[in-house]
Amino acid sequence: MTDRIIAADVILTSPGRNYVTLKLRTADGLTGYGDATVNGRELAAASYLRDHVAPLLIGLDPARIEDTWQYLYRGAYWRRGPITMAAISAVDLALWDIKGKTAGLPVYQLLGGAVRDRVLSYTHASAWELPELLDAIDARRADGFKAVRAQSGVPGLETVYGVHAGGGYEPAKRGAVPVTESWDTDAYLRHVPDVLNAVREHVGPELALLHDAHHRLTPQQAARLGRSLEPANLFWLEDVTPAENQEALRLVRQHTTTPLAIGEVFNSIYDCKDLITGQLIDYIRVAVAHAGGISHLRNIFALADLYQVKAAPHGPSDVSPVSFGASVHVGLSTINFGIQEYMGYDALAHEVFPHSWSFADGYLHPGDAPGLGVEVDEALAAKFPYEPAYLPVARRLDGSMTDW
Ligand code: KDG
Ligand code: MG
Repeated sequence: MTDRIIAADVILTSPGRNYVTLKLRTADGLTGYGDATVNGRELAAASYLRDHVAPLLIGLDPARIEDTWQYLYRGAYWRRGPITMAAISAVDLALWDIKGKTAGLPVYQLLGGAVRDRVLSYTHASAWELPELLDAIDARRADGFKAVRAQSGVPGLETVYGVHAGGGYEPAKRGAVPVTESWDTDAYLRHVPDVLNAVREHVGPELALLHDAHHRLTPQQAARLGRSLEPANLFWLEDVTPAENQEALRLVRQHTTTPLAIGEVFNSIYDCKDLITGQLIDYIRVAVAHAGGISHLRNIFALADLYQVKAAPHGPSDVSPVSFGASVHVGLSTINFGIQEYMGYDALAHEVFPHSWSFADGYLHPGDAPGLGVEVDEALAAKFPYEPAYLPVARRLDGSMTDW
């Protein structure tokens, strides 16, 4: 008789921010962890796992990762969607964790082994005014980063995506309802090209510079922005338009050579396929926590490789250190991996999730602990219960809702 899953529990904890962790246990005494954190919708992901997935897992063979994936995906009938796919991701990660622990090998070895020695990462620098932004970028370079995402304030607005007065940046705010921010695309477009071109002048040619427009532009505005940023030689311009209208990227593409990245809100290969096969993007941003785990991400990245699209997974503080570690395993073993976002974590999150992955000199490594190499200090986690927190919403100056 092969090993069996005997318990599936959900750990909700808030060490600095909320995380949803799946813990699987096997009859052989192994534990596997997965991440199903969906920012601002944590309770829905936890319920989906606890109420609709956990009972199905008891008695299954943990070695059958692909079969379990297909069972949860095809078997639900209601396919895709962020909550369903985050739950499937968590199960997939926990099963890869168990497979690695069974073999006594880090997961990247099970994925074919390392194709590189270390995984390039980028982090965030933000400030309201240019001099402080330049200081923030210099500080990130001093930390060793070779790639930095730069976001700045916009004159006339009080809040802007990606910028926080205090320097550090955590978009979800604690509270029972989302904070409302205001937004003016014209003011942004008047300001941001000068900022990024000045940043390039300050940092010189080598530092990789990235910028995130956070789904707020029309195709025409995005095309104009991409073109005006060409002197800044960006590594990428991210999420220029809302992802639902994928044809928009074709128009943007026709007008600019600035590389385009998109996909952090995608949760399946079907969301990416037209953008990849149409060669409308340069980087695909799907995260292991949201797009079906390691198993599905590998399918997406294999498709992307056919079109020279590179993998660049989302890595904000709202994917837990469990799935972050999984992403670094994928990065080390995937040939068309481009870069891993590393926004960083609250010190408490590092304590609650002790991990073998590490950062040095701008690069990440998953470590060589068996499995994913991330554990959970459950006693510590229990001291930080879930607290309601939401991403902001945005309204234009005339009061109408827009994309945050
Ligand atoms: O939960 C949403 C955030 O993770 C997202 O807004 C951050 O855009 C983001 C990024 O690129 O990290
Ligand atoms: Mg983004």
